[in-house]
Amino acid sequence: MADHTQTNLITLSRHVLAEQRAHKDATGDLTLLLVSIQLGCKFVATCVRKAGIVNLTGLAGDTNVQGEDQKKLDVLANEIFINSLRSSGKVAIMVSEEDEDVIIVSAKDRDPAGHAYAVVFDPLDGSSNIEAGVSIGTIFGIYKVAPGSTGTAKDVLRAGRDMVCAGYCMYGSSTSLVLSTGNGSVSGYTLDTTIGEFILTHPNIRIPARGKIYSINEGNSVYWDSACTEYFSSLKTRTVDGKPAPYSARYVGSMVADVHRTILYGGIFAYPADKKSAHGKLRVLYECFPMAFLVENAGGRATTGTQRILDMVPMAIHQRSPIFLGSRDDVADLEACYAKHANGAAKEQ
Ligand code: AFP
Repeated sequence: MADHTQTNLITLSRHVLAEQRAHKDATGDLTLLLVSIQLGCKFVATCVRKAGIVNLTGLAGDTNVQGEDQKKLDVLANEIFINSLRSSGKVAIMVSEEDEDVIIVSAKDRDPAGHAYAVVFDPLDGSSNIEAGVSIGTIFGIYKVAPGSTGTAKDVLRAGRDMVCAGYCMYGSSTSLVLSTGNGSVSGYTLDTTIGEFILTHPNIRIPARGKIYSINEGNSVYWDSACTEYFSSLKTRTVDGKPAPYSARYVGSMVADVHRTILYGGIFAYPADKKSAHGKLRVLYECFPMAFLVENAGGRATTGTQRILDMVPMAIHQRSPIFLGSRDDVADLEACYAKHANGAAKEQ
């Protein structure tokens, strides 16, 4: 019988080190930082797997900065990432969804040599899905701290295009980590729990130029603006060669899962601003920017409807934004619809 055991695995660390060697100016600092992110993801993946058994589901009894009830796993994942990132010695400042203020890393925990980074993250996104066993995830983005800065909010209140790396880890039927360091390259890794390593399983991810799936909380449609209503209605009533050819609807309600599917299968994911949430729901720094960075590097687009997401400059660390992202052609159609409505071609409903 043939032995199918792969003996020359490309682990995430091996892959990142190889990319580092290809850049003559690389210092290895980002590679070290990514080791601490990997550790955080593996630790959280383990906690998510055993949550129902060891009483980690349910509320922690507090609310976070967004006024949302904190789950025990939210609190645990936050501590895991803060500790892991701090221990890398490469982080000067962090922003977490769970903490109202920026987290400054003290000088004793910083490596004085090399680069310092600012890391923005949502330690456990989609946590209202935890008890149902639905996929949830960690989202992160990384900036280089400005030369001379010891790490202040200014280091993160910058355009998303300034990020040097972004990614997410999805805790689903398997644990998948998707990462980009820019330059049009996105890679996907799957955790092999038997050896405790993320293995490169999805090299050079490219999002299809057009998809057949839309992903939005349609229960909010009564609150949508006219452009959003027209666009999503057009996906359901479209025809090809005179025959109905509607898009399929898929909505998990967990951004990591919905964006992961959108990147792999194509289509459009949206959380718009509406009459109920004037600025949308999702947070610019640690939800919109990292996902937009990944989607653009995979060949897709991400917009507020009227502005490229990565060109936004947030004024506050927990600022929200509307977002539409996905396949290049689908998002271009959505942008055209918003432009048409802005030009007054259609009346606000
Ligand atoms: P929770 O972390 O409270 O579950 O929110 C998840 C989330 O931030 C994002 O992951 C989803 O895309 C979005 O909210 C879902 O929001 P709706 O439940 O309003 O559709």
